[in-house]
Amino acid sequence: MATAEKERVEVEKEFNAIESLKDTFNNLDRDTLGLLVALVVGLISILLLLIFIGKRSKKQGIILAGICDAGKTLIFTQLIHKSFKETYTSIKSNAGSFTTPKKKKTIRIFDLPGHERLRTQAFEEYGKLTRAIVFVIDSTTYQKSIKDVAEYLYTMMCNALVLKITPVLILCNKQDQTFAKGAKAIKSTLEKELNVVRTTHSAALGGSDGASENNNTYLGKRNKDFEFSDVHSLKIEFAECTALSKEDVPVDLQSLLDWLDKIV
Ligand SMILES: Nc1nc2c(ncn2[C@@H]2O[C@H](COP(=O)(O)OP(=O)(O)O)[C@@H](O)[C@H]2O)c(=O)[nH]1
Ligand SMILES: [Mg+2]
Repeated sequence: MATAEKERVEVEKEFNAIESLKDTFNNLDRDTLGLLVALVVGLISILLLLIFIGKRSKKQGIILAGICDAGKTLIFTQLIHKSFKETYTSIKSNAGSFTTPKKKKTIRIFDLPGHERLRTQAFEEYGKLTRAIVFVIDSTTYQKSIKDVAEYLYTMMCNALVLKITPVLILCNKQDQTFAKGAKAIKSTLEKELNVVRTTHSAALGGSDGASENNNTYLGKRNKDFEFSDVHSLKIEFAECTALSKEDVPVDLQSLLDWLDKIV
């Protein structure tokens, strides 16, 4: 009997609590309720915006990649100090801040070492902070080292796909030299060599048709010779530049500056 009485009292208490909660809500007028909802929605929006900005600002890096002697470190010093400084090395990565001329956005530039072993390590360090890749080529000697250049570029493009780094600029440097080839000629030579590299990689993965290769990392169209325009997931552009200043030929990095302003 006593237990039944206790239960009744408990139920009554709960009922009263619900009733008083109802009363509180009823007492709140519609305006106050509206204000509360607006406040909560506003707070959530601010939180989402902060998360979005945080993610974007983390990826404000630009990688300068390319084989040794392409001119990466000189381009880096020209951008960061607007002059040549001998103190930068090509043995380890160099990092510096740069503000784009038109949009005035500050970005980080990472000059990766060209040596094969060091560049993989450097990419692992900077890849996640990167929003775009500049691949530098020596326009005078690229034919001699085309295998190396194509192999490195292929790896870079695959890395870019995996990390969802879309803009890739292939920068044909040393245009001041008499025997320098233009971007158009370099592009078609590279396409031929990348076709070979792609076949080798597909075969290595167990099937010359590349069937076993992940669809997301296959560069270009299957059963068709490699063409940059078929790599739709990346925004690949070509440009020419001169990083070294001489009496007769001035530094010309305008195409790089325009591109940087476009992609930031
Ligand atoms: N003529 C000429 N030489 C350049 C140019 N850019 C770089 N160099 C030279 O190429 C060599 C290699 O440059 P560096 O920046 O160290 O190449 P990295 O190995 O890619 O970092 C240096 O002697 C530079 O002075 C250029 O536009 N024109
Ligand atoms: Mg260097």
